[in-house]
Amino acid sequence: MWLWLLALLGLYLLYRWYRDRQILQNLSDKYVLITGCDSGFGNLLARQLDRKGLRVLAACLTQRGAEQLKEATSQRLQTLILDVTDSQSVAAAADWVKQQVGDRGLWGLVNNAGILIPVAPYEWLTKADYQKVMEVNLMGLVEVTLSLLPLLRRAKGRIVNVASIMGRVSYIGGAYNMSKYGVEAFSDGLRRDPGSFGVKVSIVEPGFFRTPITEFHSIQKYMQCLWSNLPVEIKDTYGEKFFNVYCKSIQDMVSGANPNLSLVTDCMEHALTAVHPRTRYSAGWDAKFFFIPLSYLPTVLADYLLTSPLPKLTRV
Ligand SMILES: *[C@@H]1O[C@H](CO)[C@@H](O)[C@H](O)[C@H]1NC(C)=O
Ligand SMILES: *[C@@H]1O[C@H](CO)[C@@H](O)[C@H](O)[C@H]1NC(C)=O
Ligand SMILES: CC(=O)N[C@H]1CO[C@H](CO)[C@@H](O)[C@@H]1O
Repeated sequence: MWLWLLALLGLYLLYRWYRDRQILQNLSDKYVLITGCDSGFGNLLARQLDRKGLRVLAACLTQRGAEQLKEATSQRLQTLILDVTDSQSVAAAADWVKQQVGDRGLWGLVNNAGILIPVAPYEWLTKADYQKVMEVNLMGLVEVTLSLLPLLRRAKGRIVNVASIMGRVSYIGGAYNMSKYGVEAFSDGLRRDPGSFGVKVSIVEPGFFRTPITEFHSIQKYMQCLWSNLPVEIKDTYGEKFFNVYCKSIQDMVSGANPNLSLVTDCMEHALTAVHPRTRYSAGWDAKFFFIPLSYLPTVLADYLLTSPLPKLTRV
């Protein structure tokens, strides 16, 4: 009995391995637009796909980021400046992409641009703080996708959306988690939408990786500034000790972040170049063995596991 089960599992894994290994030919006539190429995953992916011979259209937020990337890559790679929160910038980018790709259409769109800060207990933040993160991580992604969908449809292409393990389980305040939950919902909905006509949608869920958005000094600087400007009642309710323990737990979390970003960009590359892309990719051991399993646990257990390392509010 067990032997049969093992054999079945073995066969399934073999089948999956074989399926995963089938890579498309003719990558060199495929255009891929990546957002957020100034640094982090986007920057690495742009270089990686450029080396593979794809035609990379790398969208950067800053001129400086674009220039540096251009210097480090081939003549094939082209950069553009894109602020995903600015509708005019998105429309201009879509026009430019249309001119570049012509009748071939756009093969790939990687929605990678994202921000993390503010990280703080929910009560410390204002509506504007939540809006800022939502504008970049969710509404920006939606607008870029909608503007490029006709070109993607023409190529029967691929959309790769970067969510996060924090799109599966939410803890420690801030709008980041909410925005990534939204990315998951948008991606699943779009994949099932009859209007997407053969455009394949993949979601990448990275664990904690060492990128500029998880850099502790900038998070700490932000949190200190936030703390010192909080209303006195809130400061009294939480207390300095809470603040310190909270900062420490964030520091511990980001200091354990994985420096090997290729674990994530390899998933993105697979989603763009495999014959059978997966709908979800999890990248990093923490994602695979902690956060994703955690998201299937009963809520009481997940709550316990996620809140026990955090400082408890003992005052009030
Ligand atoms: C690759 O593209 C060329 C022209 O673009 C075409 O002639 C050839 O058949 C393609 N090969 C494959 C395997 O699709
Ligand atoms: C990073 O991950 C890739 C797999 O994507 C692996 O091939 C490589 O050896 C890793 N690099 C380091 C320094 O661990
Ligand atoms: C703002 C923010 O990112 N909040 C939290 C979302 O959840 C993760 C863990 O899943 C926390 O590390 C984040 O701080």
